[in-house]
Amino acid sequence: MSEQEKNDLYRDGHDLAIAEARPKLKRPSLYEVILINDDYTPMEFVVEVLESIFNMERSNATRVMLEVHTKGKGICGVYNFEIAETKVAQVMSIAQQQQHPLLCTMEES
Ligand code: TYC
Repeated sequence: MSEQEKNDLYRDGHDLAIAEARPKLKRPSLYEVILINDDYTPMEFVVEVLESIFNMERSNATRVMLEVHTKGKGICGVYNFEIAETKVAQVMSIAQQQQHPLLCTMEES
């Protein structure tokens, strides 16, 4: 056994050498929150959603909205699972309240 391996052990007082736990740590996955284009949701409403839920400035919100409008979908932000889930639920809730067919989903990034 190397000196390093010996240093990684401690004696429990009963002559048993116990290796220290070396838990495998994994960084939490990140999720892209994605807005989907449709033909009916007003552009102004989408911009307001991006400002209010994704904390974007109007200029950036307008750019993202137009990207979704022209390309079919676009990323609003990248978050851990719980935050992403909450943002999706908030978008779907406000869209439903105002009777717009806006869709929002999340994908592991
Ligand atoms: N395509 C919509 C329109 O022309 C605007 C729009 C943009 C809708 C982005 C949804 O996620 C969306 N009124």
